[in-house]
Amino acid sequence: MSTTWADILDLGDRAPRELPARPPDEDAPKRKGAFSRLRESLSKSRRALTEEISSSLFDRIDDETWERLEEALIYADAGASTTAKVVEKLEHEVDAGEVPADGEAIKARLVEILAEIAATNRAPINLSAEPAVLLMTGVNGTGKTTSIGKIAWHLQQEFGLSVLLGAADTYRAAAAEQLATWAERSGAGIVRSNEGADPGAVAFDSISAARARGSDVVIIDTAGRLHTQSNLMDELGKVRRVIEKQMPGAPHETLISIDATTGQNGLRQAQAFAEATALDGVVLTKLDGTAKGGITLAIATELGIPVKLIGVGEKLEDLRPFDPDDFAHALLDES
Ligand SMILES: Nc1nc2c(ncn2[C@@H]2O[C@H](COP(=O)(O)OP(=O)(O)OP(=O)(O)O)[C@@H](O)[C@H]2O)c(=O)[nH]1
Ligand SMILES: [Mg+2]
Repeated sequence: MSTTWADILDLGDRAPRELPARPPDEDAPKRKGAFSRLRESLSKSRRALTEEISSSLFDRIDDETWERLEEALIYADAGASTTAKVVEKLEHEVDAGEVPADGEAIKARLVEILAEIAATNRAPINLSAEPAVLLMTGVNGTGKTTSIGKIAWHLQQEFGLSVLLGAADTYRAAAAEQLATWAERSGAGIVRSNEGADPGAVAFDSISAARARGSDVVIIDTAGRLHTQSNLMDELGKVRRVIEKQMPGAPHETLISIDATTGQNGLRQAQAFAEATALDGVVLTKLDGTAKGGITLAIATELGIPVKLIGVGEKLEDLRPFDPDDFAHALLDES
């Protein structure tokens, strides 16, 4: 069974609510199999990998076999150290006779190994506090605001939770507008201020408002920033401290969005973010349309922070809980 939203969210002991009738939304989740949608979105990555890694690759096993496997994984942006780890493990198991020297069996074991790696440090999104505070960070244009909108939609519409969005990206007026559109669409509330306002103050006000209204979840959007912009990284630290002061223990979940199309570069940016601020999970966006799907594995091993959600398109249903098994199969299964 694929990981569902209910699996990925830790809602503590909140009782499920009587759900309101869903408003008609032309974009609302279409009942297309989650796996086939994932498979479709990973088609470029899969094509790149399976051109090299077909079962016939393992028909005759010699040094070239392992070299080709290595090349394919590197090409898919799995990263040098992750690739070495995967290939060493598989090679060792085949040499030791733990895996039958048969193309299908070896490939099936490869899928398992990739799934094990992708599952490193798995943890749910912690929304157990009242209110739960989720902070979204990341580089410009990686998909922070869109992902917040989609998360809010699921929480409101599927779980009947009341969500309040905090527009702490005060750099552009358009940023608050974009978030307001998502608030309207998902049925969430919004706290916003003027362009140029102090982002920390917006975060502070959002939590106050959530307490006053009895909201379940507060999601705070932040401006995109590069890890090299030290003033902006300091500002992120300040937003965090304001949140901690306003509600000890918060933020309960800090996510970073990473654009999969940027591959190893996105990973390095996230590593720099992780040095500057605590991170609990990754939202890996834009996995559709990239051949760099292997970055998911590099994030798991090299960043050590679990991928919790993946973006496979621009529609509402295209942000989904990350499932390591489904991911590995979608990446390698040809049929
Ligand atoms: N194809 C695809 N597009 C996505 C995905 N996630 C986000 N996008 C698109 O990426 C673009 C940027 O998304 P935003 O949510 O505005 O990114 P942001 O990180 O908030 O950007 P800034 O606030 O400018 O830093 C938008 O056009 C989104 O529709 C995804 O999973 N797949
Ligand atoms: Mg944004």
